[in-house]
Amino acid sequence: MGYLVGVVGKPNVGKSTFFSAATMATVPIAAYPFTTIKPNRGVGYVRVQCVCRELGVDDEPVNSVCEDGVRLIPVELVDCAGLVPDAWRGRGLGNKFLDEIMTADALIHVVDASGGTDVEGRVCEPGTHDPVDDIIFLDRELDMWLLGILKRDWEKVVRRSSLAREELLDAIADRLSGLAIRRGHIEDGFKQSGLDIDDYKSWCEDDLLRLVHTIRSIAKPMLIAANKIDVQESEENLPRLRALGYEVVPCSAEAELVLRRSEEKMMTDYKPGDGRFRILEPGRLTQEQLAALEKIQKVILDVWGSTGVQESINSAFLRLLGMIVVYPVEDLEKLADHKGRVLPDAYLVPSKTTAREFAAMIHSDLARNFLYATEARSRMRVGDDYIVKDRDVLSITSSAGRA
Ligand SMILES: Nc1nc2c(ncn2[C@@H]2O[C@H](COP(=O)(O)OP(=O)(O)OP(=O)(O)O)[C@@H](O)[C@H]2O)c(=O)[nH]1
Ligand SMILES: [Mg+2]
Repeated sequence: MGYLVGVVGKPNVGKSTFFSAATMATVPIAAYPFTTIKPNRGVGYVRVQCVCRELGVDDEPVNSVCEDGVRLIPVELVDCAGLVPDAWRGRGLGNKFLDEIMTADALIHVVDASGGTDVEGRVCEPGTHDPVDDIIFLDRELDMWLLGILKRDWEKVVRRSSLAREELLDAIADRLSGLAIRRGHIEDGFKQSGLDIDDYKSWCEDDLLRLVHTIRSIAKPMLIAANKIDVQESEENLPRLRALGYEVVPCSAEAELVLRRSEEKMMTDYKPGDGRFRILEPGRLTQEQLAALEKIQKVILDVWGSTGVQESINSAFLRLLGMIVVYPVEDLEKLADHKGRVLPDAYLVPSKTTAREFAAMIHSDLARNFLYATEARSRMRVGDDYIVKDRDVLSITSSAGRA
């Protein structure tokens, strides 16, 4: 299904709560470290404004959901085990954990913004731990681990041989290939690190660290979900968290979980990412439930605009990974597939995807026999190298017929 986003952080910050709220999967959640041992994989959604209203049609979604003009497109998330300091040396769940993280293409780093959990994830008085340290520490763990992998045969193989620039890139790409780090990431990493590639034999450990840090920032882009924003101490930590340069999304995973569950039980009308919800039948709710929902509206939605869970996922896929949404149709008049379903699918695709690559995502034959594509609004015919744009509604014509 394309890219995978990892939900990562130290133990007990709310990663599984975040994951559960996003996917509605039932996973263990508890107020102590290492509740999660095995990673949980599940399907969440990216939320976008559907093209149906703009085009004035009633759609009939198949691969996604559309409600009130809001399209929810499935995406894959993984909830990882908690990371403790020196995991790269094998502490805690150590290397296994780091392996899991590296399967992801982008990371949502969940921090306990209230400072109510210590460096190992044990509960402490809110305001006593500095969440800024958690970001510095996770960055370092990932870098040190990558450095360890790269160094494994640096002395033995790389430094002793005379490699041409391309060979060196290949050697590094090969080392990091199991970690969803591509050659393009490494090339960009080299450029941005400012290191002289021809001088690689004289690089010291700090140079290598700089290199893996740059590659990691490119290959594993990250944002911060400042979780437990419902706890009073959280707000004052936000400016300092933001000063680190990452996007920081104020978040209450717990509130999102309550809202999603009440929606599932048809007690409320709520879509992930909404800033409001409607209670459907107040009579069916207990006083406690009503009070809890009221508090979520007042303390979280009214103040922060949303619970932040959907915003984090959207930002990971749309901003960090730069994905866009394209709608394939067969019938340009009805904007439908061959069964007459209007705007059946919404595809989340990487930016710079060509029309032919897009065709291949639908069916390999369609790419092989590609003739041209037509954008529904302009009716312009475009060739196989056309770069698809966000919200394009495209019909692909192949020599075997139109699809
Ligand atoms: N106040 C508050 N508590 C939260 C929030 N999200 C999660 N929690 C609580 O934080 C504790 C830890 O939640 P988990 O989701 O199990 O945390 P985790 O990061 O997956 O923990 P490990 O699997 O042990 O690494 C639980 O008691 C949750 O109820 C939130 O938004 N606000
Ligand atoms: Mg967990």
